[in-house]
Amino acid sequence: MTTEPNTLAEQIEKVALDETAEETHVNEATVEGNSGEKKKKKKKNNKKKKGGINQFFPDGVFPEGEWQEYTGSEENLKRVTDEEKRYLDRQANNKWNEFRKGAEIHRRVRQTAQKNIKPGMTMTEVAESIENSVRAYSGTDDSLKGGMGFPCGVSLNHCAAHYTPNAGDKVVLQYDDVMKVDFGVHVNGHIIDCAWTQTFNERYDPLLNAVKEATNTGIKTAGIDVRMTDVGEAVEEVMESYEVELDGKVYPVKCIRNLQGHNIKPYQIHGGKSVPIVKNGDTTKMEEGETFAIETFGSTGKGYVVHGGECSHYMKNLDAPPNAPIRLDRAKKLMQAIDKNFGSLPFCRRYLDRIGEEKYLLALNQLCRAGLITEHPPLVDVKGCYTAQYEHTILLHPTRKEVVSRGDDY
Ligand SMILES: [Co+2]
Repeated sequence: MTTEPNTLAEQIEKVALDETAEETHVNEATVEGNSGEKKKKKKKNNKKKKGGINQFFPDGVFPEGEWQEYTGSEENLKRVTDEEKRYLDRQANNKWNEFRKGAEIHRRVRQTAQKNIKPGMTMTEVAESIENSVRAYSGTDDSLKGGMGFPCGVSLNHCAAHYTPNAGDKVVLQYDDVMKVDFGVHVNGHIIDCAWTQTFNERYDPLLNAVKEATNTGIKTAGIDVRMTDVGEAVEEVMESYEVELDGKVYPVKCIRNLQGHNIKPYQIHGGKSVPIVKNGDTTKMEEGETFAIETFGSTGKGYVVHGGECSHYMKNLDAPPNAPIRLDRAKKLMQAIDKNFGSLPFCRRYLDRIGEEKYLLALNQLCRAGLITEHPPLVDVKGCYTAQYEHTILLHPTRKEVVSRGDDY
């Protein structure tokens, strides 16, 4: 039937830690014994040096993603050779390199996850094994310098996004589940937002292929001066050309029309621009130097999501009135802890647990009601349907676009 959940979760964590731990030092100390004999004592130094992924890249240069050239206008076609654009691009090289570091961590963590996640594990084990690996690779204890860019989403079936377990969640991953694994890695606030859909039953393959193709179409269409609605239209056309047969019934694959991609700013997962996955008439354009999360969602249900289920994801509200009063001491303290550990990065209840916060729900709700923190509850289509997601982060360099989170897997 199923595998040993605990063992599997530990394995994933162990791989990440083993890979990142510096080899154990053996100090040889020479000790003068009573008999005058020289004895050699071996002392083990088990202290793990938190080198993280850096030790695999001693020169600090991380691999580039997939390059795609801009299309469209005459001006765009010349970008790749334009000296001024090339100069501009080199100026931003540190930033690009930090995105690439985050992407490399994402690729390594997801490779292990895809191999080790099995039905029978609890959702907590799935999410925590991924999060612990990200933290180990990041090689820093300062969660504002590097680590999780946002909580690891493990949304199941009709739930399309924003589900991660809270403490006490007993849900166990099933063979027939369709799980969207959506997690962020950040390096000094540069966030990689990248997701795939994990299944074990191959009957969902047409659904997954539709969404994978749709996301790749969105990536191909995106570029400097491209209008949002045009990206949406291209995605919609590809997504809705697919259908999937489940239990003898054929379902058209629909875009989830109220879910969107977005631009990413430093320490800000949603930078204010949205990338639709249907034609929506938005003529806002993508611009040089911007970073976008291109994500598409397909569904066998209505193609429309609403809030449903207990909230796990929260984020500081950047538009909050600057001097909004916090009346209660407990809420004030909680806000300080949030500022210190997450800043404006999204977090979940489990992250509050792990930094040692206890009995915080009342205070957290007060912060939400005061408008200082926003809730991001699970987003669900109709019960019984299946939803899938694929997502990449792309960098609109002045010269070319880089699909920085591209891997061999998707
Ligand atoms: Co995203």
